[in-house]
Amino acid sequence: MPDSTLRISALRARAVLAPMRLPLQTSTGAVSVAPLVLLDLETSAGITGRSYLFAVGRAHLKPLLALVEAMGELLLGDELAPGDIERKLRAKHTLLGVHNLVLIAMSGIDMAAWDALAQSMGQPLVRLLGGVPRPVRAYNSNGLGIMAPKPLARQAEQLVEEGFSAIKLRLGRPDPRDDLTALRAVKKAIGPDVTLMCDFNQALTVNEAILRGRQLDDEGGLYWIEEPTRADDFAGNRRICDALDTPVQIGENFMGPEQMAQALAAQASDYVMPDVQRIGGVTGWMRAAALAQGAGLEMSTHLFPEVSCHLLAVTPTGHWLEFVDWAAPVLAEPLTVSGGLAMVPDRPGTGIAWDEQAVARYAA
Ligand code: SMN
Ligand code: MG
Repeated sequence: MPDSTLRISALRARAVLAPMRLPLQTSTGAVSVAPLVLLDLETSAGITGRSYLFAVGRAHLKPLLALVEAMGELLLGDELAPGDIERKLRAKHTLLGVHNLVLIAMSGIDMAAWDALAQSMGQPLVRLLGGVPRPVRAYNSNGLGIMAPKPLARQAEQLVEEGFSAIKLRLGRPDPRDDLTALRAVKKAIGPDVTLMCDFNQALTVNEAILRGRQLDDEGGLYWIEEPTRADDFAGNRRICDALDTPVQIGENFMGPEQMAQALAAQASDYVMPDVQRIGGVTGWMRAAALAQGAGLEMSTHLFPEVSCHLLAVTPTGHWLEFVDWAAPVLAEPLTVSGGLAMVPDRPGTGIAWDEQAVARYAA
């Protein structure tokens, strides 16, 4: 019998600086272009699995790219089996530590591997995971950074007009009164029917978060308070949860399902929102989804809406899709949203394909 096993024949990685439609100032740093690493995982069947990684800073593009390439070399000729790839890469990086950049590179390879597998079966990823392509509830997370109240309010209206019923405001100005002014301006602009999340990006100490969180409780109307303090201070996050009425959301910095399990054991948050490039790709996400199910916590996604929509559709406690259009400039078919719902694409794989002209234009 001919060997029909799908094997990894090459892993290509390219860096781009994708222009952002709405640059974003957070309390802990600005993002004005999206530094992305684009992965093409080629297989023996001529199928190419694709994914992208968000390097956050331009300076991190080079090391991330190099790490992805180094891992690719370890995998040449191996079977296209995400679970086995994970085991091998974990073993090879145990002494270094499976965290951050290592985990991010591994997650990118995992996502590309699942994309290739789904393509090889002619099915959208969501079907391989046991679901069907369907619309998922999304909030518009573009923009709404730290800026002056007037342009902020205008931008909030614009984001709702793009067809969303939920948006996310970044907070964490040095003076809490300035945050309250910004919050009031946004609430006035969008009215009571639009869901409003907020995100401190870890700016506060635990005690500050309790004081400022109580002010936000008194203002009313916030759906969640995201990352009020250092993401890995689970005991501190627990104290904040206990002190506040508004639900606390964390998770974008969970380093793999193992660390998420620790956060859940510490009762560090009311909601969770793992990031697919830090939780371990599709493989890590599915394990994380089971943990959230066991803990009975609503689970949202972080960035990467193109892959995350497939995952949210099969997450037992699936909550909100975070929609950003940061990769859209290099995608042949960007994700579409209408009426506040993102449509899981009904094409083989994740649906990620490059606009090669754009990739060449934005090459870093
Ligand atoms: C965020 C993440 C990454 C870059 C900028 C902002 C933010 C979010 O924490 O959750 O969208
Ligand atoms: Mg966040």
